[in-house]
Amino acid sequence: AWRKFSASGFKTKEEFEKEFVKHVETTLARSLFNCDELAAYSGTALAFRDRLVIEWNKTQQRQTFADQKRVYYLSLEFLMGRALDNAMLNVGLKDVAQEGLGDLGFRIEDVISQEHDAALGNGGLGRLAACFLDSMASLNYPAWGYGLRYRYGIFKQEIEDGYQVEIPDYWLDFNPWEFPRHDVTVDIQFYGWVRKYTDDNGKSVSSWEGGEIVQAVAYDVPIPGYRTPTTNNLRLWSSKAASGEFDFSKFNAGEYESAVGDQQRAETISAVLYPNDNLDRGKELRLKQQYFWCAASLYDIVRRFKKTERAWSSFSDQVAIQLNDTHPTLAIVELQRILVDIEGLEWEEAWNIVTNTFGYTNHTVLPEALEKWSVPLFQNLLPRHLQIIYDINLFFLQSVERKFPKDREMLSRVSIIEESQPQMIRMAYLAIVGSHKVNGVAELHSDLIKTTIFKEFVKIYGPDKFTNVTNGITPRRWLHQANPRLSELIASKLGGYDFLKDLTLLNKLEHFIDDKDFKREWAEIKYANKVRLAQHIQKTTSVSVNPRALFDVQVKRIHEYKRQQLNIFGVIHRYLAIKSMSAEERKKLTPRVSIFGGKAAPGYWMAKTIIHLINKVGEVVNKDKDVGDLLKVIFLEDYNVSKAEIICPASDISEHISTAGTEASGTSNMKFVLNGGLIIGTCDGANIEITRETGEQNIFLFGNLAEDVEDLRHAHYYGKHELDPELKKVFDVINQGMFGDQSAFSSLVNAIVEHGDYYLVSDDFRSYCETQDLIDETFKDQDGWVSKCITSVARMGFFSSDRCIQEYAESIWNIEPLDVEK
Ligand code: 26Q
Repeated sequence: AWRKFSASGFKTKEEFEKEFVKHVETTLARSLFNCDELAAYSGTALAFRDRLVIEWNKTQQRQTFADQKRVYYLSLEFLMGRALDNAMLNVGLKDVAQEGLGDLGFRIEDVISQEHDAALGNGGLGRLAACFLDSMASLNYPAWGYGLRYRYGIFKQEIEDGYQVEIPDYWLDFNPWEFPRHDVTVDIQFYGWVRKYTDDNGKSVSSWEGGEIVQAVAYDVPIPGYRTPTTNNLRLWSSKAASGEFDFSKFNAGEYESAVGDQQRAETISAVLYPNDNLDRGKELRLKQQYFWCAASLYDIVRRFKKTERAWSSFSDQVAIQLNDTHPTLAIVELQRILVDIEGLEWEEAWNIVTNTFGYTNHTVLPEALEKWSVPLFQNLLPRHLQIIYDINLFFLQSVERKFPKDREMLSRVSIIEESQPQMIRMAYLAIVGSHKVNGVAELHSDLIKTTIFKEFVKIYGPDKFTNVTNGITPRRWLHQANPRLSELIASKLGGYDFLKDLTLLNKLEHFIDDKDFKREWAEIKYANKVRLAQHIQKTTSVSVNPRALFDVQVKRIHEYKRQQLNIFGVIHRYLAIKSMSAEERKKLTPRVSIFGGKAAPGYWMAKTIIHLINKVGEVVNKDKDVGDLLKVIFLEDYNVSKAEIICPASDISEHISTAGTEASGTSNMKFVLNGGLIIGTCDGANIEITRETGEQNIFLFGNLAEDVEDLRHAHYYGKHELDPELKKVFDVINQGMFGDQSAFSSLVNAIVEHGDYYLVSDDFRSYCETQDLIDETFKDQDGWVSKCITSVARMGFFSSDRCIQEYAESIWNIEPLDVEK
């Protein structure tokens, strides 16, 4: 029914073919006779783009006309992946395109896989933003995303001699999904000084003057909702030299090179995504990126509000802004500056507007990931903003003093300015003080921030300012698109695809838990997905793996807290066990393929060492004839969104084994279970809620609890620290050189043996290995295993990002969907 909205564009395969040919011959200026797969991708993308654009324009008109409150999602990362398949499914014309491309001699999968991933993000936080955009459009919320248009996304990873090598990801050569808006520009100021003066009315005014100007240019990306006409906008800012700023006199004076140099310096701001995940590195260019993007977005939002000619007091009835972590916290300061310095509002009135507008989502409790900026650096780049932060802090501390007059220590504990050498600005504190709601991303995490890093703020503001919104994932990409056969099987049982819009409908699958044919088909689909991954492994690593073996997958950014080292030590333990087994014992063993993937931040030495060890273990194990199919160890290069779409449907077990209390939520755990895989995991992040929903008998939990971590660490440092004996044997063979030069791995081993084992690898090792053994046993009963998988999928409805967005809309943004019938 929704298609009646789509007034124009192709509907039949013949019409699609006509559009395709038109684009190949005219837009791309190519002959059909030399149309390769890449050209076919381009032609198809352009044909679908045309369709999106029409609905996109109409959506923007409809939203302007409706004049409702909108939400703006500010994120430095949008890890979108590919757009074509998603566009085809959302507008409901994938089958039409498939037939049309078939007529022209192309397989649709080959065409789709020509697209370069849009990889403007590091990992979980960036992918969450992408899932949110999909849900906001699918639910018809008037919502915009704002981000940076990096020329280079997250680097491409290659493995050479077992080491990670980083290759730049230049992705903009042909990007049909973005629309430059050369008429939408904002001049952004940096450096300079503050002039204070008294105006004609005797009012004291601060004005930010001097410095340099860089221009922000908008690039818009259409975000189509699933089976709805709503097509929202993602606006990405690109930096360039402001005309007039990088002055042409230089060119005339023959200073050509230095003039070009100035231009390049301006373009550097949006050149590259910082590749750190869960680590704060205080580089000036990163702060420049943050301000550039916040200032451009705020200018745009305020400009749109001003067109409505409303009073400032209604700003927060029209505008909600969500901060994806602290990276956009400067938006709070910038809005206060606009209202006070430029629009002339009183401080109090402005501050009320600001705090009612913003919400802040925290994604971490790791101290090394909490953003801080040095005051001297900040003072130089953004002098007026520093003053405003000082004032925000002063008024805040005065209110704290009134509330807790006897507690002097309190003031230094909660001050936005840390009194260190040099002084530092605590961005999370600023974000809390400047927002009306603060949320964590899973229940445990939201509890932890209230009782640890932000506990003083709970005393000050009361508990209601702090809330939880458990993360979710979009079932369109992560079920329907990644696993079309499973989606089809589910649809055949549920009588259609409504579950893709209301994922709780999956619970009806439990009626079919004894349906023999259904279970057989379910198992066949899993097997086919494993065959597909096995082919990918063969092609990329030249290792043959048996798709009948248990596929054990851990794919995510490499980080000590995520504990890929625990996994690989467990693999070595298993290898040693196999080597010492009799032929009889070996026959009883469940064959296993251990699959790893993920990028290490380029400066994170320990993470790179973990990658190296995995690869070296793989080299030894995979060529050991004695072991054969019983164990294979694979490191998949360049894990990204499009590879995740192949990997997630192909797991039997996936690993989510962070030290309890360190992984805020995790979202790949949800993707794997939704695709009919089970989990081995710690009681951390969303694993806990997944357990509650799917049932304890359907998940393999192990390890110490978050509440015991502090005591264990204390004992490591001050008590006696005894290494797990089985882990010791693993370290022994590493030190004997079983996997090559042992000195390459000494830092990894010593972190545990000598430096306090901060991530509790040794403490959890035994229970991890025992749980893996239990998995082996459980997997032998294939029928029971499939039942667990089906039951789990049936109970995953809660983890849709649609549910998550509805919670944000109701409890934080106070916005309503826009009726598309009108
Ligand atoms: C900060 C300052 C300077 C440079 C980089 C950064 C930076 C960049 C990225 C800090 C953190 C990140 C990314 C964090 C992240 O991805 N967190 C993950 O968010 C997911 C979505 O909520 C959760 O599921 C994960 O548990 C959490 O680790």
